[in-house]
Amino acid sequence: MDKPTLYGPAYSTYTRSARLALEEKGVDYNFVEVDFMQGPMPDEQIERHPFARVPAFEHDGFQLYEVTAIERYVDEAFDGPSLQPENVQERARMNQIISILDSYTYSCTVGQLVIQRLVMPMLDKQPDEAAITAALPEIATSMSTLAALRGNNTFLAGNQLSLADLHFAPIFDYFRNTPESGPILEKNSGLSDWWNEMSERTSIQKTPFQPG
Ligand SMILES: N[C@@H](CCC(=O)N[C@@H](CS)C(=O)NCC(=O)O)C(=O)O
Repeated sequence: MDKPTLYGPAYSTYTRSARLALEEKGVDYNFVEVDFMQGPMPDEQIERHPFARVPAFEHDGFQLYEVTAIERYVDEAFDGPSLQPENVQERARMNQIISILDSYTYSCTVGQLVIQRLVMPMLDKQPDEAAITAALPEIATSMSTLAALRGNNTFLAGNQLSLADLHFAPIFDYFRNTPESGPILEKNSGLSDWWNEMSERTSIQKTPFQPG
C-alpha cells in the first residue's frame, strides 16, 4: 500500500487534527503544505475539495475530504492504538463532542476570536473587537460544556485518548494563546489539566502550527 498524503497548511486546526490522528497511529505519511492565507485557495486544492477547504487526503488512489471522515478512516485503515472507544457510551460521548466542536465551538473560537485576535495582527490588520465580544458567550458555553463532559476523566470522552481529543486540541492550542482565554479557563481548570496532559504527547509536539 502507498503512503497516504495529507494536504493542508500546518497552521490549520482541522489539518492538524488529521495529522494528530496519523501521528497517534504511527502512520508514515506525506504532508503537502497548501496555503490559503497569502492568496486564494489554490486551484489544485479546489480540485481535491470542491468546497475550497482544507484538509484533503489521499491513500492508494482513494480521495477523501471532511476531517472527521479522514480521522475515522485513518483510525480504521491502519494498525496502531484504536482512537475510538469500544464502549458504546464512551463512543457516543466522543461523537457528541466532535459534533459540538464542529457545530458550535470552531466557528466562535477559531472563526471569530482566533482569526480576529491572533491572525489579523499578523496580516497588519486591526481585530474586529465587536466580533470578539459577540463570540465570547458561545465560547464560554463551549468551554464549560466540554469541561463538564470530561468531568474527572483524563481525556474528553473517558480515560482513553480518542478522536474527540485530537479534534479539540488544535482549537484549544490557539484559544489558550488569546488573552480572552484567561478568565474562561480560570472557571474551567479541568481543560487546562487536560491540555497539560495532551501537550506532553509526541503527536502534539511533532505538529506545530508553523511548518518546520
Ligand atoms: N467541514 C470541513 C471544514 C474544514 C475547514 O473549515 N477548514 C478550514 C481550515 S481549519 C478552511 O479550510 N478554511 C478556509 C476557508 O474558510 O476559506 C471539514 O470538516 O473538513
